Amino acid sequence: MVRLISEQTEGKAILVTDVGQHQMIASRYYRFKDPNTNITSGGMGTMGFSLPAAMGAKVGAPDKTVVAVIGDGCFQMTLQELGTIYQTKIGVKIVILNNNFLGMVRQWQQLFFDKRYSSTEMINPDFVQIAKGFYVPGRKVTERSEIAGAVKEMLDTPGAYLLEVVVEQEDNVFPMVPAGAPISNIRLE
Ligand SMILES: Cc1ncc(C[n+]2csc(CCOP(=O)(O)OP(=O)(O)O)c2C)c(N)n1
Repeated sequence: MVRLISEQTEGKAILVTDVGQHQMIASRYYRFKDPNTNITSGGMGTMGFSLPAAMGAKVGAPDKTVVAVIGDGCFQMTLQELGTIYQTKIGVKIVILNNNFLGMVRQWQQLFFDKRYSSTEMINPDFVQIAKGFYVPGRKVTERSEIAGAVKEMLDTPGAYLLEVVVEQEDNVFPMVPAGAPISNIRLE
C-alpha cells in the first residue's frame, strides 16, 4: 500500500505518520526524494499527531501532495479535525491502515507476553461514513487488487479524501528492540 502511494506520488509527497506499526511501515516503504517530507511523531510519539500535523503541512506547502498514513487507533484520537478540514477546505489525503488492533501494542503482547492480548482489539466505527458526515469523500478497500486504483482515485480527487485500507490483522513490523535491551539485541523476526 505504502509502496503504491510512493510510486504514484513519485516519492514527492509529504508523508505524515502517526504512532505504531503503520508509522514504521510508512518509513520503510515510502521512497522519499526530498528533505523535510517525512513528518512523524518520533521518540515519545503521541497518537493522534498525524491528522492535524498533515493539515498544517498542507497549509504550509499547499502545492505539495500531503498524505497522512494513520492507524485505526490513532485516527480516533483526532478525527474531529475532519470538521476543520471541511470548514477550511484543506486538501489532505488520509490513508487509514486498518488492522482492527492497536497493532504495535498487540505485536509486543504477541512476542513478549505469549499472545495474551489485553485492550488491543478494536471494534471500530465505519470510518468512511464518519468522513462522509464531514463531507469528506472516501472509500474502503478490502482486496489487494483494488488498492492501486483506489490510490489513483484518492490522488485524482480534488481536495481532501479518506481511504480506508483493511490490512492483515496480525502482521508484525521489524526491526524492533525489546524494552530495556541494547541495540545489539535487535529483533529481525
Ligand atoms: C496518546 C497515546 N496513547 C498511547 C500510546 C501508546 N501506543 C503507541 S502505538 C499504539 C497503538 C497504535 O495503534 P494504531 O493506531 O491502530 O496503529 P497500528 O500500530 O495498528 O499501525 C499505542 C497504544 C501513544 N503512543 N500515545
